[in-house]
Amino acid sequence: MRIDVVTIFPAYLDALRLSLVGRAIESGVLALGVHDLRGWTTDRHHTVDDAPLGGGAGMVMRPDVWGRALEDVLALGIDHCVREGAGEGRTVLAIPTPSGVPLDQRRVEDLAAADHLVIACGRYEGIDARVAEHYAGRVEVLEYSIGDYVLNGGEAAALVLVEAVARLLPGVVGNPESLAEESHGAAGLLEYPVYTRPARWRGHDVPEVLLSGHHANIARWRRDRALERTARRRPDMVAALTADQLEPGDRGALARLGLAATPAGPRPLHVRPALSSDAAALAELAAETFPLACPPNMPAEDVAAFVAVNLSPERFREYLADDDRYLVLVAELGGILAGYTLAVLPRAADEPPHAPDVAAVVSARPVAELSKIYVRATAHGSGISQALMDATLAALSGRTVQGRPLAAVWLGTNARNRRARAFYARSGWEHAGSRRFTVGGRVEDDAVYVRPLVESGS
Ligand code: 6GU
Repeated sequence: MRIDVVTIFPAYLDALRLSLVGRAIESGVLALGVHDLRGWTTDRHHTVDDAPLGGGAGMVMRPDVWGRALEDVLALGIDHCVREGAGEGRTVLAIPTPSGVPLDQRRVEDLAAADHLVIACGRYEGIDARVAEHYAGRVEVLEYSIGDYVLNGGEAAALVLVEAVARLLPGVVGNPESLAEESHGAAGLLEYPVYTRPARWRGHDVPEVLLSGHHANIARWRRDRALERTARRRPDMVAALTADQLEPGDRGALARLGLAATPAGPRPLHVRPALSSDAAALAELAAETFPLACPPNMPAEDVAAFVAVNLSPERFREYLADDDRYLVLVAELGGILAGYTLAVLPRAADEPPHAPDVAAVVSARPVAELSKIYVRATAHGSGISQALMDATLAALSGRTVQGRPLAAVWLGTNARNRRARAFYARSGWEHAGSRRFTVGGRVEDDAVYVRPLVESGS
């Protein structure tokens, strides 16, 4: 590749002879020319600018000087392409300006594939607009900005572009793997934090997992840190993540960051206690989600009858009014209810759980029942269930019955609901046995799961 920079301060670009870019030049993968724009002036004072037409502050760079400079410099690219056997070659005229398109890694990757890059550094108020317009008919023209702030001229932005492009040229970065994992790579995430020896420095320890030698745990830890960092520092990047960029385990990590992986990308998820004003929306959500958790061959009338009796707005109002007995949490996504949980607390501390197999497994009391954890079908797989369950368990950990903290939670889920069972098993619930019950005259089997609660806030 050949890069030519045209500037009124050629010495500004001396830094490019150092380090990595310097080595790329020495090794021959990059040819770099730096040219003084004043070489193409024709007057005694080597004037490159003039007053803005239409009035206003500052000075504008003259198109005639730039035109002569660019004719000569573009010709250098043609010679280069012929020598390299690149045929016509691909030429890009890059013009740094705070009013340009933002330079990002995708654009840098694209520019690194060009044969000839010419960077025209403006000073003052910029270059007469006809220069970009004229050359756009002959080569690719890119007016780019390196960020939302103003520099006095394009030279620093030219340094930035040359360094970003040069490190992508073949053989310049020693270990190409470091290109694959870095921030702004294909992962769409910022890079995880890195550490080296000593393992303890000024009282700060390196995270233990990194010393464990357990590669899968290290990879998960790094991925979680990358997601966390990106969510905090670049919410725009997290929101733009697509389903194919998410790995197994990412949905749980996003949920812990308060984000649900929706088809449109990760979105803020708000989990909160339900209010009496949520009753109607809860009933509507329950009517939609309850049938999905029922056994496939259960008669629709039985399902409908259950919903009408147990999941009506009136019933939800009763649940919400009795907060010694019921805990209802809702998950809101973009202002819409996406899921809810309903937990039932015992009235008395020594009340036995309403499933015999639970009593056999946990002897401690009191025990609560996680009666429902329902998420809208369109949000399945988004991590909302995980977020709701975490919040419910956290809320129950803080609850007491007759002054005694809850010792455990149990739940029953239809034995044939594989999706639900896999979810509970994955999130730390222990299979404790089964429970038989009758719905509309049919005998159904529930798988029963238990989770001990650790006392919080002590
Ligand atoms: Cl590319 N040029 C100038 N002059 N100022 C800038 C810039 C470029 N990017 C941000 N500010």
